[in-house]
Amino acid sequence: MKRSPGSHSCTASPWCVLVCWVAWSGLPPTAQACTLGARDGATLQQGAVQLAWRSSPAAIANGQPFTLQVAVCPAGAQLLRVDASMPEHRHGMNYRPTIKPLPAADAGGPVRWQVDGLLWHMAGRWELRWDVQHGGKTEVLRTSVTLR
Ligand SMILES: [Cu+2]
Repeated sequence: MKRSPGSHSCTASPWCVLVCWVAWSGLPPTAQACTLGARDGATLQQGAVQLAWRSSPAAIANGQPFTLQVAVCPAGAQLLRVDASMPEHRHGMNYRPTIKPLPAADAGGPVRWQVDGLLWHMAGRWELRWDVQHGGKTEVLRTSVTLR
């Protein structure tokens, strides 16, 4: 197939049209933007990245393992790392959590992960930290939870 001048424009190739559509679909007012709802949990924002999390069990207990359900926008963002520490005590957890991707419910919607194997072994302020990669940048999102 011969390429004519100007064939690099988006109208030339169906694949290119699709890529452009996906790239633009994150911007309003086009359909089905990546949104996080109340059922996804507490939301945090850093740069272009939005993250919602909830724990299972909902009330984290001292010395008991727990799981996190994490949902991230925009679509295509990658959860690289999850960790927790007690900044006042300068220590982390004694366990390394594992990150498992969950199947996406719909294209263009939130990306979801389950994080297993967290355990907080003492009462006080814990800082949860997520490293999320998006658009060649890594954003760090943090929140504090006080364990009684
Ligand atoms: Cu401590």
